[in-house]
Amino acid sequence: RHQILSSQARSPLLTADSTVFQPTMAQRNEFIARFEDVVQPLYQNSDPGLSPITKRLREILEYNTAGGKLNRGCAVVHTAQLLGCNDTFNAHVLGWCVEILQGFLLVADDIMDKSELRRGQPCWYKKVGLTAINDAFLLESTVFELLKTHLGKEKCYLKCLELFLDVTRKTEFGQALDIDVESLDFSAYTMERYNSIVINKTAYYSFYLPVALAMHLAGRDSEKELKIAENILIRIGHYFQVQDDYLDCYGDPSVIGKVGTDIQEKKCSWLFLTARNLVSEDDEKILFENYGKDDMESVTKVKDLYKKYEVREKYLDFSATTYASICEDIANNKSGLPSQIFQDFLDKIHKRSK
Ligand code: DMA
Ligand code: MG
Ligand code: MG
Ligand code: MG
Repeated sequence: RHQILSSQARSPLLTADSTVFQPTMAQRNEFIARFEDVVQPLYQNSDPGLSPITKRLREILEYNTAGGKLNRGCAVVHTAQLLGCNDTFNAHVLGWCVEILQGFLLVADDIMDKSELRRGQPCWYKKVGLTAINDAFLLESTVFELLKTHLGKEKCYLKCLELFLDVTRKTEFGQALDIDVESLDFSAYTMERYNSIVINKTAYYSFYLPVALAMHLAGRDSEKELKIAENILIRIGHYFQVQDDYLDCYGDPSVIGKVGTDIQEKKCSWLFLTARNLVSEDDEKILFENYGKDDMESVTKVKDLYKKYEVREKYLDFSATTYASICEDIANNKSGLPSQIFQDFLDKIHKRSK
């Protein structure tokens, strides 16, 4: 895992012109069309005393699953299909469970990161205040309720349940590392720490989870195959979070639907680490004095240093090298799983602007 950043392998055949896979409009539309059937049982309360909350639950669910790319959810369905699984409905259930888990994580993440905007609309806590905390819990338990309702009698139920529990815990640990910044000296910001943060907070739930769920549903889930999938998907997830760090600073808010806060929040971000490793002694002073301050003047000073040390160009180099190297891993995968599962997922995110 920690070799992620040192791999310099190149695959000239795969660097240029790979056609970019997108979930087709039809796949996306079908995924969205199944939402109602998937969540319907949630609104049939056996306890009439809880009925006032039913309306709120619907609102919470709809607000916090809307407007996203749905890549994770669609990937469950797509992978299940590639593995020859016929249980299309439950593939959609699992896909929506991942999207709802993501909703839960984002509601909490936006509170912790003091963000304003998510998917082009105000963050949920900006609308409802800190009662959003309990709404996040409701979204989390909804995942497990839907899992039990729809898949409770399936052979793969226990495996899917344990996977959701395990991956959620990993994400929470990753988030804990990510937000542990107040008391930290910048000397604690290392690439090793970065790798632990992003693998745990992002890679597992965003990449390994969707594919592993599809593998369980399809019954193609030997330990060996799961491990090979995990290794590749964790690399893709790591790359995805480096992109997210890049977009936090250089993304267009009207495209990414959010406004970055990594500099103000003193995040152990890929851009910061890259700059820190390049700056002169004098510039390091400026960087350390201004990083983690919530005022525009300080943010601008940090961004000026990023520019001076060509951090953006370093990112573009990293992106090209990493893409080629992961392509090579995928081509060499001896799992017996179709390489397309991984290649499609990777191509969906490579060079993304949102
Ligand atoms: C997101 O990290 C991680 C989780 C578990 C939601 P982030 O705060 O960089 O994400 P974003 O940029 O979307 O707020
Ligand atoms: Mg955030
Ligand atoms: Mg965060
Ligand atoms: Mg981010």
